[in-house]
Amino acid sequence: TGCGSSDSDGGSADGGGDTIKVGFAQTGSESGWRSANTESMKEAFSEENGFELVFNAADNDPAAQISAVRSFISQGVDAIVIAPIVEDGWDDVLQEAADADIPVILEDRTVTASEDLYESWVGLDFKKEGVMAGEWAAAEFGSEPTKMVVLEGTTGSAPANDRAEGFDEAIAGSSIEKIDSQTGEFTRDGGKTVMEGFLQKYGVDGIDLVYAHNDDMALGAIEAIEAAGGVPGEDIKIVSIDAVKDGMQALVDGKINFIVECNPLLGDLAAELVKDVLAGEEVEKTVYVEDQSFTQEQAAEVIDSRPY
Ligand code: GZL
Repeated sequence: TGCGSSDSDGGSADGGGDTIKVGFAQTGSESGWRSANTESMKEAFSEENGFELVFNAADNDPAAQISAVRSFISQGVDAIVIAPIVEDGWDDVLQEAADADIPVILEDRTVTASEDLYESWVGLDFKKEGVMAGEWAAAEFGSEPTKMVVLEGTTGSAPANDRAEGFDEAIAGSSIEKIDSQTGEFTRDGGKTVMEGFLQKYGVDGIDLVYAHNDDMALGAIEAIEAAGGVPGEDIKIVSIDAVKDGMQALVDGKINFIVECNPLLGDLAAELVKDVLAGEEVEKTVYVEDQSFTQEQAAEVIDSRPY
């Protein structure tokens, strides 16, 4: 799989010590999380670290992302890194990369294609994030009848699927009723628009809880709730995932009630995996990065020291 001999630091595929050419197919720039992830990847795949990075952001368009990977293959890059927008549709282009002897590493999101078609995936346990958010909600509302609306992530994406599954499992048997659920595409505008629709349908008094699959959509929901005369964090409680700076500030301000972190700083691990694979070393198929969670008090303690 393209791993010729190479010097000790896993130099280049041909062992000539020159740079490793990597094609990185990013989802786009839909959220604050994504910006932090892109920055982390660009820092890790830098020239001084021995890389030449070919970067593509697919503007959340799965077809554009697949054609970006095809162009990396035709450029003959040494390795390809992908943050797949959606889980499905990857079998063919991953097979083409394998046929071209170009190893693929997945970062952040996963695919349903056979794991034989990629060397490794580094990211977060999205289902666990959903469970952590659901466990907080079940404890927060106890036996009080609770009407919840959900702002879903990008339809078909691993985080949207797994965060929904984990949360639903955690609230099973609780008094929380999901009255509506719709995708806001992980964007602030998307979350605001969908929340405006929910508020028109149910009114501020008809909703007790918002579960947002990411902070950007929660921040959009806050705008919609305030525009409707409601008090976010009080009239309507909000639980969210990511823990990006703006989300943590809203948590400190009491407009969000609980946030589960989703660590975007995956660049160093992804770069290490690329070097190990090209050096012919065995790598783990799955590399999980730990997440944590924050109450309002905990957020106030850490917000000034966090890197994103
Ligand atoms: C999760 C990542 C998600 C973030 C969103 O690892 O894929 O995509 O939770 C981002 O903010 O858009």
